[in-house]
This record gives sequence, C-alpha cells and structure tokens, in this order.
Amino acid sequence: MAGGARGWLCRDRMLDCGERPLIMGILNVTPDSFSDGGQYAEPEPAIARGLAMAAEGADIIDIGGESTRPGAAPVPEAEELRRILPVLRGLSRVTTAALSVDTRKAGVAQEAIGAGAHILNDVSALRSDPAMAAVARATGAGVVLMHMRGEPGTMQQDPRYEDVVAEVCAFLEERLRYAEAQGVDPRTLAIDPGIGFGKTVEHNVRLLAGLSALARCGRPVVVGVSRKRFIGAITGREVCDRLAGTLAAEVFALLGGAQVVRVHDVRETADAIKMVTMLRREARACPG
Ligand code: HH2
Repeated sequence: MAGGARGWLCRDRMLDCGERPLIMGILNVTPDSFSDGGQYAEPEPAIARGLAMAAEGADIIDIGGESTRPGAAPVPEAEELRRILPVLRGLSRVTTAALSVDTRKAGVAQEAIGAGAHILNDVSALRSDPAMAAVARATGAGVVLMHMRGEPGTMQQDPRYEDVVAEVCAFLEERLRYAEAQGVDPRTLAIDPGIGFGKTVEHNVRLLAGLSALARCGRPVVVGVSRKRFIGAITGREVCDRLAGTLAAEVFALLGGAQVVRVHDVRETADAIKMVTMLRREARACPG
C-alpha cells in the first residue's frame, strides 16, 4: 500500500499486488501446526478448506506439510509429499487461486510444481537445500524469501539483535542478491521478515513498525502474523481467540508497506482489506 512492487511473477501469472494487497490463505496439512494442526490432515477436508478460502477472497493458498512452529521436528521428504500432493492436485483442478507450497526441500518443491504449485514459500530463504534455487530458476515459480534466525527447533532460545530491522533488511537483501546470482528471475522474488522466527515479542513489534525499510527493497513484502504467539503475549489471548489482535497487526502491516498477508482467517481479512483500501485511496485523493 505504501509504494513497493506492483507485480509478482509466479510461473505463468503476474499477480497484481499494486492495486490492493493479496491474501495468502494458510492451509496446513500437518498433524501438529500451532493453530490448525490436525484439522486438514486428510485431503478431502483440506481441499474443501482451500476452496472455501478462495471463495472468501484468498488470492493464494499456501499449503504446508511441515510445521515450522518453535520446537517442531523435521518431517521426511516422502511424508511431506504424501501430505501435500493430493491436496495440490485436487485444488489445482478446482480453483483459479494461485497455489503455494510451504517447504524448504527442493525435491518437494519440484514435485509440488508438477502438481500445480505456482509459488515456493521457503522459510529458509533458499538456505536449507542448495538445490532449491535451481528449482526456482528452472520453473519460474514465485519465491518467498523469509528471514529466520536459527532453526525451528531452537530459534526461540534467546534470539538477540543489535538492530533487528537493519539486520533483517541486510539478510533479505543478501538473499535477493544470492537468488539473482543463481539465475532466478528477480520478478519472481518476494521477501518476508519472518515474524516469530527467532524473534522476541519486542523484535516482532519493532519489525512491524519498521516495515517500510523492507518495502524499499522493491519486491513484494509478505507478512505472516496470523494468531502468532506475540499477539497472545500482547493481548493475553489464547490461539483460538487472537482474531482482533491479528487483524489490527495485519492492517498496520499493510499500511506500513506489506503487499501480501499470510492468514488463517480469510473472510475477516478480506473485509478489513476492503475497508483499509477504500480509506487509503480516499486519503491519497484528498490529503488533509
Ligand atoms: N509462518 C509460518 C509458516 N510459514 N511462511 C512465511 N512466508 N511467513 C510466515 O510468517 C510463516 C510462514 C508459521 O505459521 P503456521 O503455518 O500457521 O504454523 P506452523 O508452522 O506450525 O504450521
């Protein structure tokens, strides 16, 4: 909303993130995700949930077969594929929403694209698997490069930064340079500060307050705050009761320059975006 990239190339589609922010609906087909773990572990309810999110206004459905919550255990490639492929295949037949796969494994990414995925959402920013950049280059898939300090198993053990905004920016700039050096089309790249990934409550708040620094990188900024722990810490609410805190943080992020929000609650986010887009347009047309 505050400048930034206007388009995001994801294989054969150019997603328009200049007019209004895009909604990335979360579909975790895992038994153990922190918020929706176990709800969509079977293909049928998962496909139904993906379709429902698209009908509610999701532009992108982000399918994850491995939880990255703090302390999560790694999942073998075959198991991750078993979880996500039927859902990707099923959804690609029935929805026009872009499909994203939340994975750090090049083998999973390659198969996922064969099954219809358009976007590789890599929380390790192409660091976990050296073959990931080649998959991105060869397929032209959209890529989310996310900042994470450490690994999900240990990342919340005393994370420290001198200047969290500057350090996250420098990391993402380096990852953009790396991807381009590997031959990945820069138009396919998006960046994400990785809210909750190796960060304290204060770090998350500072990053959201300083988001415009990321938007200056010139690529779409993706932000995922949905129901996360820092919202619980600030509001005193349990995971199932963090919608109001989530929406406030999302709207704040959008006004600060985020162009894609990764959310569980698509319907409510779509309403919030309609309101904020309208008000923002009016404020630009008639400042003061
Ligand atoms: N957060 C989670 C997972 N993937 N990807 C991006 N790009 N940005 C995020 O902030 C992000 C992400 C963690 O949330 P969730 O998927 O709801 O939980 P889990 O990792 O337990 O499956």
